[in-house]
Amino acid sequence: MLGRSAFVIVANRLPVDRVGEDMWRRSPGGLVTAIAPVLQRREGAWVGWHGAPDEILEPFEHDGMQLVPVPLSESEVELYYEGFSNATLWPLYHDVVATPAYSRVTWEAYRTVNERFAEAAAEEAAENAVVWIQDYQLQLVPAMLRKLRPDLRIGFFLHIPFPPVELFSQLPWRREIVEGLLGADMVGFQRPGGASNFIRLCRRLLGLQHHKHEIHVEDRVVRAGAFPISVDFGELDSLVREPHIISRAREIRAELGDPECLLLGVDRLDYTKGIGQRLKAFGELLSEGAVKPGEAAFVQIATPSRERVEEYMRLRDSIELQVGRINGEQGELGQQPVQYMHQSYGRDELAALYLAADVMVVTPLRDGMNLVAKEYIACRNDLRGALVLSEFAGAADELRQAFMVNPYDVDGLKRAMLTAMRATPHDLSRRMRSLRRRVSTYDVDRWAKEFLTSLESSGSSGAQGSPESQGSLESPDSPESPESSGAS
Ligand code: GDG
Repeated sequence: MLGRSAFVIVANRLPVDRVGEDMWRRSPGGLVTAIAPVLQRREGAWVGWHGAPDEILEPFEHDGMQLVPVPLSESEVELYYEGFSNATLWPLYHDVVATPAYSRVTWEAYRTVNERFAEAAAEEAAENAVVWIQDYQLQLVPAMLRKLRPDLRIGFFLHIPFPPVELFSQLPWRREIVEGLLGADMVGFQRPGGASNFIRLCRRLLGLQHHKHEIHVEDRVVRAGAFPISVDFGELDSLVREPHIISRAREIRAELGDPECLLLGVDRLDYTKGIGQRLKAFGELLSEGAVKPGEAAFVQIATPSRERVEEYMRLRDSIELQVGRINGEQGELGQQPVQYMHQSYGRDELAALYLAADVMVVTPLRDGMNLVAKEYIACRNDLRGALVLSEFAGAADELRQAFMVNPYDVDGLKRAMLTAMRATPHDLSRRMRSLRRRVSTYDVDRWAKEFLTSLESSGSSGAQGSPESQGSLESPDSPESPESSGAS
């Protein structure tokens, strides 16, 4: 029997958090904000895990969305989610900045769970429905779903980088993953370099022919393209105009002793985010006397993340040691140069922090996009504030007016931080105006629309989708790509 939804999202997590017995609240975050209205308009359903292990829940409705919970056991959370997704794929796809673990046991769990997601989506989708699968946890779902339901139009979007062939080839199950993705009609990436890495891989690993961004797979054509994700610019822009946010921003500065310059970092506590590198740079600026302790304060929000994965436990220890050292050596009684918070904050507090910060420091060693950089820009309608941005973040392709850095180069990072701290208001407003133009025109709503328009026109020859989003594909034959070299 066919399902009833004409549009289905499949993601590791449902877009809700439980706030009490059978009470749910929409999760914060751009993806949910972008996709929820599409779901509501199209009588759509969202298939995903509800967040509690060993619990089977019936489908339910929330906020005009049909939610279909997929159960996971405690051991599947450990093997499929913490194991294969976050201890194998995550480091492998982020330039192996940590060593990936290759385990046949976690791979088996990944396959089993992907099969379960595919079955749930197959059951929910109406005839000829559009199904949009999200992210690295579900890369086998496209092919599994196509086998069950060849009538569907299937899209896949990868939120993290897609690595170059030379790194991807480490994966013992590389063929299965590529074949899994090729079950989609369209595979979307954050950057053109990710799409060309994928196309090159299809040719090298499976011997498939391609023409520009179209890959020929037996009697089908699979398209690969870049669709850089963005934020809800309008929502953030109006939020920071509210008086309570403006006064909270002032209060934050006062609580920090009204430093001349407030630097800010906001990240999940993840080893890809380059938190240690930026702290090292700031610590050296202090110890060398380039920055005086009362002159600048650094606030680092490090949201707890993947706390049961070993690499993340080690990272937490090392960051906390580093913060302790800087504060111990450079601080004074009642005045600590680094304020480190291992906590999660509400949306309003985050917006007030963005508004309060003079310099936003975003220094990932590798990042699919980095929404924090775009959120900061959306919050600065006062045209003040400087963005220090790693060239290894996907966002670097678009945010050319940021103070660009290579986070591995500590001296370069120190120079960029100082330049950003000392920039003139004229320079800052010129840069911010141009950054805001980009983020306001290419917001998250446009991202979702361009992906879906392109997906819906795929399959039929001659229909090429959005020229803007796909025209920027790097040549898959060029020796380097931004995803591999970072030179964007
Ligand atoms: C993956 C890719 C890609 C953070 N702390 C708090 C909080 N946040 C919010 C931020 C932002 C989001 O979390 C983080 O998004 P990022 O893009 O920076 O990074 P990942 O979590 O690694 O996301 C990334 C993204 O997917 C989307 O495709 O850009 O490259 O790795 O929105 O604001 N939000 C709240 N409290 C916090 O303490 N409310």
